[in-house]
Amino acid sequence: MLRFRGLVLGAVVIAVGLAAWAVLIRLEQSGKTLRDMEHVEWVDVEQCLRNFYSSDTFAMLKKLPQGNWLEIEDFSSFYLDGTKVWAVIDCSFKTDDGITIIDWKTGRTTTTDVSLQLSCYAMYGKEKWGIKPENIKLIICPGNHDAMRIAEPQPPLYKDFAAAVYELPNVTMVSSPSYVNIHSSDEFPGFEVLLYHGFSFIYYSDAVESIRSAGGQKRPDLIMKFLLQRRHLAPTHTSTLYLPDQEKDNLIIEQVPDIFFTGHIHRAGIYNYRNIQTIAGSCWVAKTEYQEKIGLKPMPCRVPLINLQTRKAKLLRFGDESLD
Ligand SMILES: [Mn+2]
Repeated sequence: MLRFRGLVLGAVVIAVGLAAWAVLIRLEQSGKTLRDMEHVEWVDVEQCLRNFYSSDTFAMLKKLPQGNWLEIEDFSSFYLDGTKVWAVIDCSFKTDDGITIIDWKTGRTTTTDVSLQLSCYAMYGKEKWGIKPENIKLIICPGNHDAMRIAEPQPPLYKDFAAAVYELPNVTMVSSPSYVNIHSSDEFPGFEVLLYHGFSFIYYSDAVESIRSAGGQKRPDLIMKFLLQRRHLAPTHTSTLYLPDQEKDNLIIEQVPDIFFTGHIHRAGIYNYRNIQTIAGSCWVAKTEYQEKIGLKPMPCRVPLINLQTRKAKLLRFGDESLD
């Protein structure tokens, strides 16, 4: 079989093995096997290899010290509630902040639901290498569907309703809006993240002609830009329900953030306005009756992911198209 086990032979041979594997997968996906090699277009195989060798992934793998390699295509297993589950990981290696598992999806766009596969990898990583989900920090900011005061600023979730979540060691509860500083150190001031659920957004999507005519609620980027320009999360009275405070207007954008993270309108996207990353953070429900009525197509089950070193952003998709 055309497969290399290159762990002892060095990273370059491993990469050749991976490329060959990638070709095999590509062949499998096209319904062809190596037995009917004559039906396989060599041009496909060649293109597949070229894509792999010119990819960022290959460049990164080449640089990786051999000691960081973990398993490649080992037939291994983990237990889930007493049931043995077999797993074959395409490629895995250690990084500074944990472990990376690569699953090759070669040749074509995957539209099927991969959340089960990702969950299995997470469980495998937990059991095999002791990767703790608790190491992932969660910051939870409330919205208008939470069982609490709707008027803004909304306080953190009530302890009596969310006791179990408060017990999690990796959770930080904040208000909406709030400023959260992440990744600061002695040498670095960190990133300022402005979190706001986005209850005022609907008003501006309807009332501001330039936003409405450009798509209204479909354009969270324009709504966020509009609010940043006015340095206020709800500059028009009645655009949101708020608790007047004599001392301070809590909805003022006092500080220009590095990241402005919002939700509410169930669209997902990562945009940029004058070096501020503006993010609409999706949702976990399918189309609602209200959205059907107003003709809004939601974008559920997306998770925005930002590499804070490069500020490169990705939108991971966990649901299939039928949910949109
Ligand atoms: Mn909402």
